[in-house]
Amino acid sequence: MVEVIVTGGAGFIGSNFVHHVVAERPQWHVTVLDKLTYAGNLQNLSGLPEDRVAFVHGDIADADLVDSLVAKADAVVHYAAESHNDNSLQNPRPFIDTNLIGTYTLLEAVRRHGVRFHHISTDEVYGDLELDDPNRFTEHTAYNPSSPYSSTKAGSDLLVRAWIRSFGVQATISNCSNNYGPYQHIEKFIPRQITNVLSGIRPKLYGTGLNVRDWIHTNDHSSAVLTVLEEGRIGETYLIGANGEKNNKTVIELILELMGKNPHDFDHVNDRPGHDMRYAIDSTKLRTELGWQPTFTDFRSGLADTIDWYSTHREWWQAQKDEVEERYARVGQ
Ligand code: NAD
Ligand code: TDX
Repeated sequence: MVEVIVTGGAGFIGSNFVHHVVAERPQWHVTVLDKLTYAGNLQNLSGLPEDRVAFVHGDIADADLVDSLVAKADAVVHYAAESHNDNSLQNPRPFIDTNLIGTYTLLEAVRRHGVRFHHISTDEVYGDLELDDPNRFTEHTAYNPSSPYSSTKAGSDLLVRAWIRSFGVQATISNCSNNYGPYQHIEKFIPRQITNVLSGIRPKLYGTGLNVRDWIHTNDHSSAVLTVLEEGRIGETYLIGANGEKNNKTVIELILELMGKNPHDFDHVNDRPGHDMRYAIDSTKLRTELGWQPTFTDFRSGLADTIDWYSTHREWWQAQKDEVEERYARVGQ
């Protein structure tokens, strides 16, 4: 049996990975370590067999707790983070505590116990591209983060690299583009707009809406992470992306169209300070070296399924809707 700790496994992407591992690796046992912040939800793990998945409620910055769990593990897959750029602009402190101190705490534990570590990160560490730049991000692009969120993720990546080089920690890093799919918190762009329409609120587009994000279905992110965990070369970084570049205005119009509304029925609201213009991933290394391929290549049908999920799971998001919208309204978004 292989014992894997998944930090942040009650969040959007971490819980998807737990479901993926349970389905794909019958011999593995998963321990989820999650603080259950506003973004964590145990319902994301419902339906999983109790003999395959254990849940530990705790903080990745709690050194004693982390040490006791890591001592019994074969691998740690590290998803836990404060993950929302807009929140980091209002209150950066939790991003320092979790993304930097929390990652440091895990690295010290895997160093002590010689445990394999995989660090989940983001394409935002590279800053942004111009709309007409023919280049995309690669593993060699220089770090240039813009927000408190992306700078703490960049810092956590650099800690991992230093622990690999200085202490010989057996680690890999993956930097993925924007994920979409079920169970994403409704503060994020796509679920916010879907749940706005379902609540009779007009979708909200920041600034011009010409900003481009490179969308990947979260199931494809999970299959890529499992590939890197098992096949990736120690010490290496792999970029994960599915050639899904779309500007925000196009995505809002598509959501409205798929929900049977007038595609022009949205509001332009205040732009995000420091708003990155464009992200675009070149995932050639992952595809050629490890043979990974995405399976959700039709964004329109993936988005339609996601709309269907939020429409049929109101009980999952309804209680948080007013508070999320009040928070945005305070900053004119
Ligand atoms: P999320 O906000 O939905 O989930 C984060 C989870 O981490 C929650 O369950 C939360 O309770 C937990 N958590 C937060 N602080 C913790 C702490 N101190 N100790 C233990 N648990 C804690 O985030 P997500 O969108 O699922 O992102 C997961 C990871 O993937 C993050 O590292 C993020 O940077 C990265 N990532 C996200 C995207 C994206 O599009 N959402 C893209 C690339 C990379
Ligand atoms: O209401 C909105 N209107 C809007 O136009 C919201 C919430 C967002 N936006 C824009 C901002 C971005 O250009 O949509 C785009 C996507 O916004 P987010 O969902 O906040 O994602 P982003 O800032 O791109 O970061 C996401 O992808 C990379 C995740 O939240 C990060 O965790 C991940 O690292």
